[in-house]
Amino acid sequence: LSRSLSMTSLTGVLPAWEEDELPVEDLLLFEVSWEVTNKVGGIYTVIQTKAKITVDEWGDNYYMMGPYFEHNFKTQVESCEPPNPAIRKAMDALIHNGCQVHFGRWLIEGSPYVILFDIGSAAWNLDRWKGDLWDTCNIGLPFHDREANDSLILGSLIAWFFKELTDHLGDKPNVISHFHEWQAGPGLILSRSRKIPMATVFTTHATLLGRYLCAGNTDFYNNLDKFNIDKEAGERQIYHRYCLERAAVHCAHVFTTVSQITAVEANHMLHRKPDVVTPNGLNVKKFSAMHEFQNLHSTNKAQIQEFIRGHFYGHLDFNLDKTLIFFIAGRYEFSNKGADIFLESLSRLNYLLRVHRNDVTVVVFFIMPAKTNNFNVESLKGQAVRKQLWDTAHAVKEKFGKKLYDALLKGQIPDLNNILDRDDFTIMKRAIYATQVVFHPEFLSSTSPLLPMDYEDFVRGCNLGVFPSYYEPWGYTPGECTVMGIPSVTTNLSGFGCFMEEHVSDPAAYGIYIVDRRFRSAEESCNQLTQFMFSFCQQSRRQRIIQRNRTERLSDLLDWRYLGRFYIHARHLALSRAFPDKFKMDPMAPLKTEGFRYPRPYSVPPSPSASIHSTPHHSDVEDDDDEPYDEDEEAERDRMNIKSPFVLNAVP
Ligand code: G6P
Ligand code: 1S3
Repeated sequence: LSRSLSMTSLTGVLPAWEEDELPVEDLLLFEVSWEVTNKVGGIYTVIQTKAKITVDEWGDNYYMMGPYFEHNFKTQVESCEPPNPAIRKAMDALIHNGCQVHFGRWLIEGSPYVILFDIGSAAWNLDRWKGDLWDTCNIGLPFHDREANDSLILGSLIAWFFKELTDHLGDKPNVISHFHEWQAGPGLILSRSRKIPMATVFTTHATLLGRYLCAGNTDFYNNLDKFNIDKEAGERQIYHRYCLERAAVHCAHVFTTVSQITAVEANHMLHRKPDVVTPNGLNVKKFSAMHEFQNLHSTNKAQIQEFIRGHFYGHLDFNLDKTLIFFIAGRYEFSNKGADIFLESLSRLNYLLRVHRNDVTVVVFFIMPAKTNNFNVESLKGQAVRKQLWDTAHAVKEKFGKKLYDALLKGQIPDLNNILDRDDFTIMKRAIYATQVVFHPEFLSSTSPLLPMDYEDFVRGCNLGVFPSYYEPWGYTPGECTVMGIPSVTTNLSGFGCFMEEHVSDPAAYGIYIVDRRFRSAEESCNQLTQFMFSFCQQSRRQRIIQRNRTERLSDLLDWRYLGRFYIHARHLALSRAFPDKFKMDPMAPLKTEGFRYPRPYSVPPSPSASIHSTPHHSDVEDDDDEPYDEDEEAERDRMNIKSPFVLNAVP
């Protein structure tokens, strides 16, 4: 029920979905990852943003599992008792044997239950568990690989937990467990080798070999079938990790990857074709009025402009009103994330802007955390924490005030015990918990004295995100831009870029520029990226506003309420394979989304022949005035199928 309800709030453009509902009351779902309550990279974003729709569907039958870290637990988790007695008993079995297991609600949207295993408390079993792994599947772990050893301890605890749990449960409810990435692999391998009765799904977010080979400047995609994978893994001293990854892939009832391009990669690197592609979504928050996100762009941009003023103090010889803000963000993998071709293209852009005497200035931010020798954060801590608490109090006050006002307008005194909801308590608890810890400097945070903005606000204030990645199984950065209505550049080697190419008829018309890094040389890709940026610089303010409206319209396509269906499908398939007598499914039945393409905006003329990209062009040559503009005009025009007065923006 909750699933069909949430689907209705999505736009009518997207295909409906008619897969049989799973009887969740007869099932328990566990999702296992090293990044549950523990931010390392992109998998954390997947798990954290997906929590809400999964809790909406599964309620108290959904549990996440991961490693226990005291600091994370204290700041992000509210300890409580498990609602299910079988879970309590399974935890106690481990606890009585000296291993610490913690239970609580993760303080994120949806407040999912988490079961966290203390690796340190169980480390004394490591040698025995290494022996078990060797006896089971002949994989040996070297003593010096701490990460692999920790993943074995976590996996051994999890397999032990599942054994206890399924013994207590009998044959109902049935258990499904979904494991993410190789670090969660041992739990899956051991559970399957011990024949624990449960349906299993394994998702890889990047293959170990793919990441290593790409980082080494290999022509990866043109040689996928030529690598001697065992040899390559051995030479990079990751053979044991690679074995864990490959064993997990082959043990799972259902294997998934986050994109089509990683599915092809996995088929070659891991020798199993994924059963389902499970693209990464986001928890999209819609504003009631379209202009709200445009206003946010404006206010956040003003804040970035303040920073620019300070940064260029004494040298501010350009007009800030004609300055565009571009950025790249990601882990510091210089060539995998495309920072190399971005820099080269910027120098070419600079040349073009100069020879065309363009009065636009481009300021570019590289948001790539690296080693820093920074200001003394301790001395700034008090101010920063105070500001964070103030912000939280202010946000809750605003919401409280509005509800009170609405009630008074109706002539009612509101029930003060219920005026704050669970999410309000969640953000307040997080703010209090956050004050109890050591404060870590992060490059982008609202508490930074340099540029006091959270990443989200920063993105909103920019004009264009540029992510020309070479290796990017999915890539959240351009997706985050899209849901905030900020245009971005991506590539046809990123999962996101391929997804947009496949599901949107004219991505550039929506402000998603896809650089071809697959079939073109680096030189050609650089030129293409330069052209995208140059034509972006030629747009008027009005054109940029229209383009942002269009970009934002794609956010439904990236919403977990739409993309969550692929996870549901994978679980359903796993159940039908693990328990074929109880769960039936036609393995050939296509998902309703197959072949779907988001239509191009009607207001874009049909032939893009005059242009490299189809951005709207106002009939005036330049239109940088800030006159009031009806933000919904363009959307309405599209709904009514009326041709736009704008023409394509031809690149000279
Ligand atoms: C939003 C605001 C406008 C503002 C514009 C700046 O659309 O609603 O008032 O002029 O942002 O856009 P720009 O593309 O120049 O950053
Ligand atoms: C991986 O994280 P990364 O940045 O190391 O997983 C992410 C989540 O699935 C994905 O978006 C990204 O492309 C992968 O590379």
